[in-house]
Amino acid sequence: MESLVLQLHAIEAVKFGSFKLKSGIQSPIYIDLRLIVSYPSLLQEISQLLISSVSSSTFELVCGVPYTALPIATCVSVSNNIPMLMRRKEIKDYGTSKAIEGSFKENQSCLIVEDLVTSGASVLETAAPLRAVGLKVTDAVVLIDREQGGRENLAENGIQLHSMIKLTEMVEILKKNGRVTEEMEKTVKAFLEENRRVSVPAAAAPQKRVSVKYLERAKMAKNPTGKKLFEVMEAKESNLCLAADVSTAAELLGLADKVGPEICLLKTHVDILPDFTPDFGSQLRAIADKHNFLIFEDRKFADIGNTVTMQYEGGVFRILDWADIVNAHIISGPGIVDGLKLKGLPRGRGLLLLAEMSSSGNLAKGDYTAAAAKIAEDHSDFVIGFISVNPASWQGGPVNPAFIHATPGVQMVTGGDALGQQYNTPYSVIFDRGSDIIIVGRGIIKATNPAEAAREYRLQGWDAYMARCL
Ligand code: 5BU
Repeated sequence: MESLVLQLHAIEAVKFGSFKLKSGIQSPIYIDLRLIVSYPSLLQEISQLLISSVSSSTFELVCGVPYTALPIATCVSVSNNIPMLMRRKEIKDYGTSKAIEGSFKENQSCLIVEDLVTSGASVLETAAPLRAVGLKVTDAVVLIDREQGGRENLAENGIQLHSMIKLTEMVEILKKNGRVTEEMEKTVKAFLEENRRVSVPAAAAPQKRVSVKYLERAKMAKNPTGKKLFEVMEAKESNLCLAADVSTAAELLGLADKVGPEICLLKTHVDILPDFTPDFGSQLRAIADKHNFLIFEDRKFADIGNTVTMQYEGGVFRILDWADIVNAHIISGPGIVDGLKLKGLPRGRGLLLLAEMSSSGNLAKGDYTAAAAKIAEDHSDFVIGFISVNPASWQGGPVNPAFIHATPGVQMVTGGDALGQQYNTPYSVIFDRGSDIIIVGRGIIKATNPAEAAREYRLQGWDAYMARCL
């Protein structure tokens, strides 16, 4: 270890002076391990040292924290024959939009490799997307621990830190070998003493997930349909919504009857049915009553308040008569909610606001999502919740547990379709992203046996919910 520290000092990967760190603190010591790519034998030595601190056989995958640790992780991977993954720092807003590159299976264990830990924020930023795709992250190896709270912050997030050397030990070695003065050693130690705990910046902080049970949340809901939905979910142990995007009304009614026992909600796009007749609504309602599920017409209203009152109540489809729940964009402002509420609330109906969408490159994010949350709070007698993708990551969380989050873009494996749809797994949607309902279309309707597939989705969604509430 002594020779390694001296080599790092010799190549100026360790410097003394006054430096501003990523966390904003002014530090008398600076470590820049990016330089090691120019010293292959040193890089090799560091990666061997890192993997020797944990049993390599325990991990099925390794992932380096970008960018400095990427070459280290590559060396660990190559010399120990452990497949590597890469985390994208910026997720592409086009194409497959993958946060994690490489091939893996859900529940595989992944070791995080990092060069230096201060608060642990960078390790957490890498752990979050790995966990979001269903990987197990329990350990991180790091060359240098700055002893500024990283170990504790990571432990609080279920990650054990294995460090090769602590910053104070490095300074002691350098002092012993005449590379730094006694005064500098004291300055560095005093600095570390004063900055024992650097907090994790908000963006990397653990995400906020509601762990209150659905039945408790039924009591908090102000809208009767919102309340009923939570009750149905509890009674049927189902947080599965079927997106019944089939070609005819006849097919839809047949599917609803088969899959009915597994679902809490059935979602329709009534305007795609060529054989729609005025009695479609009452036929679907009869099946919904038989199997105890609610009906959600995914109409995505988007117009001004006055127009949507007519679109909701009238026309060919008369949605208000048979759909328990509809949804709306907030692009036109809160007037849309007032308009729909005027018709819906006297009938006890509920509304979901589109706060996020599942498709690649969509614009419902940031301030737009926050505006949807605000409008919902202002109309909580009628708004029952949101179409969301990652409610646990919303700014200003935790999310009000009275609201339901329903998430489309769900299949057993992550991926997407050719037209921009993006899929996450039931576990990732319910457990990691803190949503409440998985909306599944083609994952069920294209299966050889839709009822069996629906049962499997229901069980996975429910298990993830139970795990979240522990
Ligand atoms: P899929 O077959 O599981 O991809 O179907 C998803 C359904 O959810 C489909 O009916 C879409 O219209 C609907 N959807 C969506 O995919 N993404 C969104 O953001 C919203 C709705 Br809102």
